[in-house]
Amino acid sequence: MTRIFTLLVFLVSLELAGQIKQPLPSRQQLAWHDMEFYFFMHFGPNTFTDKEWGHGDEPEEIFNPSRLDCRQWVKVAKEAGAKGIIITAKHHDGFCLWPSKYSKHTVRESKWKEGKGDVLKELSQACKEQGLKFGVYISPWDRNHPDYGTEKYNDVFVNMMKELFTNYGPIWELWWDGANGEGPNGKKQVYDWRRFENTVRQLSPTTVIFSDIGPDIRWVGNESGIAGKTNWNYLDTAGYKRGLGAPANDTLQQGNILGKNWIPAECDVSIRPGWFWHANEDTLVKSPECLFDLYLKSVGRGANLLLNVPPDNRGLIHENDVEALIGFKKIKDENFKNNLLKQAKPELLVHDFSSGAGEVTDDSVGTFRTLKKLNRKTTGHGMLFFTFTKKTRLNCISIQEAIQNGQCIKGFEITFWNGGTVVDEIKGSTIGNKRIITFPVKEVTGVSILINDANCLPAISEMAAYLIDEKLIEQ
Ligand code: FUL
Repeated sequence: MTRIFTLLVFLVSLELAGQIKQPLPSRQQLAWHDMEFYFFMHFGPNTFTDKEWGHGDEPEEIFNPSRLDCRQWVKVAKEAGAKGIIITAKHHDGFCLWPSKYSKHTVRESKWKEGKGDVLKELSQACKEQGLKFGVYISPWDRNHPDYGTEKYNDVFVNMMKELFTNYGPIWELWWDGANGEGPNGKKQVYDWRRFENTVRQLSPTTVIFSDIGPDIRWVGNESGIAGKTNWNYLDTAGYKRGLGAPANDTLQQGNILGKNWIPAECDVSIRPGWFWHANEDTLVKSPECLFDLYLKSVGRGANLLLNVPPDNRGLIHENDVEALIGFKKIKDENFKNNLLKQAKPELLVHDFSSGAGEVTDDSVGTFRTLKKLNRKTTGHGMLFFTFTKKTRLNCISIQEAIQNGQCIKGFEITFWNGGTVVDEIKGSTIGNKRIITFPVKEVTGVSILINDANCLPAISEMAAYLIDEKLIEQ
């Protein structure tokens, strides 16, 4: 008993001294955070059958895009500002977009290019040529493969991943879908996740692996592209499984404040109602304003945005999607062009900030300003204060935490000043990789940010204030 007590006292004092180390992102995860926004592409037999979940018995010959052009996909992705593309190499219907040796349900059996085509080859090459990252979705659930439901299927899955990494790498992100729609009499597959993970780590240690619970990236708990306003990059996974055994959706959306692993959230959402292309959804493409709003609710809440843009049955991104994506990029560029804080005089109350002020407005997440605790009795930390040379109108603030040091901030307060008078205050919880806050326009002479609660030593890498188009702000 005394030993346990001594250990507890020791742990509490370590915690107070800030000695207990929070999990930190790996180098690959940090690079992933920087990617912020990239494309998802659902493409396969469903594109030709108007289905969302193919049964796996679709004849291969239906896969026959008339004008497939992966260079067009990559060009559109780049024009939209996306930094990579993740393609459904194999969806639940089991159809492989590459001529896998381990399946008889592939592009090789289709009519497309007389069975000589390979979508993964074309896309991975186009990404390389134009400098985009290439990622792959491979569904564990397989409604076609004859071995599904037996131990042999684990070999099949491993061998397929070997083909992917050997022939189409480097693969920056690998997506394991948690869905499984087998009914009560359906096949039950016992997946050998440990083996799957070891295979990837061995073949490609730099790949980040996504699933409901990571190991590197987690699902955000919904398919509407919305991260929690409180969003921790930490997650406890002990006792949880992928699919039905995953943590509750709101836990996935918010993470765990003191979770044991760094597993940040990715927001997957489609530009259309469905994941696959359907002709009758050509008029239902999300507007540029709606895409911008999704950006605010995903990237602007510390997650990444994986926006699904499904190619049509020609094998092209439809004109309506292209228009919406270019409109979105334009809105983002125009509204985030002018960081008003660059013209303001910065100060760090309590510590000397004015000398190193460039750190938070230098457009580099590598430089940052740490904010020490004000004193031992309070939870408050130093305050960044910006004074404008003249009255300034603003309605958006963006803050980035230096997450290379961990995610520390659990409470912040933005204060708007008019001379020495407080005009208004906005409180928030987490910041993480990026937090974008919008509000009705304020005319101020100064703006400050106070970190009023943190789990470890907080550090801000970037901060910006903007006056964005008022129509883009939810009132
Ligand atoms: C889900 C799948 O069932 C959908 O078809 C889609 O692929 C989505 C991204 O993930 O789990």
